[in-house]
Amino acid sequence: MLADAMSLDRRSFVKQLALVGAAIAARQGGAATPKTHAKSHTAKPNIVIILSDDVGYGDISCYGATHVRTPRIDELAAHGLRFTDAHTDAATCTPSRYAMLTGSYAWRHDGVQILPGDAQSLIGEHQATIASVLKAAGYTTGLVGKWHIGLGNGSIDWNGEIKPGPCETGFDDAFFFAATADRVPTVYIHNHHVVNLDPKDPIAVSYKEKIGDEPTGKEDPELLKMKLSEGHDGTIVDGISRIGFMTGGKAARWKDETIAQTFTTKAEEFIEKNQHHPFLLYFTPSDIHVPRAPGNQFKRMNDCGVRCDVINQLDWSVGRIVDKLRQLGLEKNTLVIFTSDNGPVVNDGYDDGSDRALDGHKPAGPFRGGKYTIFEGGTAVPFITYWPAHIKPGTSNALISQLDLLRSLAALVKQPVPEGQAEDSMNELPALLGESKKGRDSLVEEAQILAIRDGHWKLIDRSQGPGLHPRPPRPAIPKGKGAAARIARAQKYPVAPLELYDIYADPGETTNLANKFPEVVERLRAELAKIRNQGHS
Ligand code: NG6
Ligand code: CA
Repeated sequence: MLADAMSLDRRSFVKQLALVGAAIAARQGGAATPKTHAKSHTAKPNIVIILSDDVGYGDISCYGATHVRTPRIDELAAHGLRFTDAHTDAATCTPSRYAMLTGSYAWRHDGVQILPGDAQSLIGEHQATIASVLKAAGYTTGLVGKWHIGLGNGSIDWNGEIKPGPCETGFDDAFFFAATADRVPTVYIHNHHVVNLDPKDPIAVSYKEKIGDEPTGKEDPELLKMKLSEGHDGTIVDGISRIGFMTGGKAARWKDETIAQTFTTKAEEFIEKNQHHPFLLYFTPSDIHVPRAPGNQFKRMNDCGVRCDVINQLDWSVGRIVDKLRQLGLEKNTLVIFTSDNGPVVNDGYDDGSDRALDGHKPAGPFRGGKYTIFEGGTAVPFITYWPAHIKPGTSNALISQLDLLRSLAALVKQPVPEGQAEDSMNELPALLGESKKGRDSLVEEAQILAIRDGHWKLIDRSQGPGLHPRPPRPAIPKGKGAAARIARAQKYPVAPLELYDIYADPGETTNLANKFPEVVERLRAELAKIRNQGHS
């Protein structure tokens, strides 16, 4: 919540970016230089990136989940490449999505943190994105789903033209919502306009104070169909109270139980419409983020509660996309990538019973932590590449970052990346296609503080404290549900300024080896400092 109050000086950010960009251009010699490939690829395959929300490494059955089954995602893994050491940039959504689209570590930029629904656009006008690079290569580019990287220039008129947004960052067509399903405004946007808006019922949004006279979670909790556990006490829409306040736009408001259906249908329509040209579909379902309100056909399908029901709903969406590609004969020439934006969370502010229903299900699989945490559970996510004509089925333990998609996809379609951009993205196309077993040597993980992975080693460096850039620290142990468990965990694992783990031997990060291997600690500290200071990877 505190993070939501932060604002960003966009102009200074863009200026800073240009300076950093020029310096990197000089070092990197500009455009991406594709690594040499053993094979040549079909010139322009369609590309579908499915970025799910808050899905943990252990939430998918081909990654070990047994309480919930995900047959359609498993099918991609069975006929594609399943990565076991793939990472998001950060343990929360906005920095993770910003980094994936731009190929730049989010922690390099002030203000790239969980955004309120009315926050301004974080991506600079001339900043390269996966979409702009593929568009330059002749692709038709589409976004369907959650955006959450900001809109407008600081004050949005929800009743007028909403820009800049996805269309100004390289998407030809965008059907999306601004932030998260638990944040106002609870409306869909198509390109620059709210969908189904009645001009006689204009929308107003505030994250500062109550506006209008509609009930709120704080004042009228008896009206809620989903109880709160933390925050989320703003305007009640469709029986669920949200973060922030809104009035108006009644005809435009979504029904939570049909979000998955709506986004999936729009994604199918995009594929259908663009079937004759190369396309990029960036499909970002709201599942399995809170509030978890599955459609009727997915309700109570599992004994591990509603969180598992929305995992099934996500699996259904993925299946529908694959079926559409198959039906149109596009499957063989389409690269599908399935992944998640950050690690899992069970109770994320609504008391929907998911924590009590877990029954042994382990959302982060073998890893410690999850969403918001610097442990592997925060950024290690399911990641599958599927391209029947080109990828041999298997698993890969290559170290991969979502940051790498930009330069890898640019290399795939032989499109140069504009000079000085995507400074942390690496061309890992051979690893993504299974032609090489090796990925990156190292990567940085973020959850307000930083950690570095180098091969099997991981160093968490808390000695530099929180506040990489000005952002309010999270309270150490927030009050409310789950506080007792969090306190117990904090006592069990006292925080050391430096933690060194051998991730291959100890994925659960239980044994701090910092005192045993001081030379490894020093090497990784120096490497992290270098990546920070030189302004690129
Ligand atoms: C937090 C919200 C959480 C979720 C998260 C963003 C509270 C108490 N918590 O501030 O519910 O919305 O922001 O999630 O309000 S993310 O996946 O988009 O990063
Ligand atoms: Ca997320």
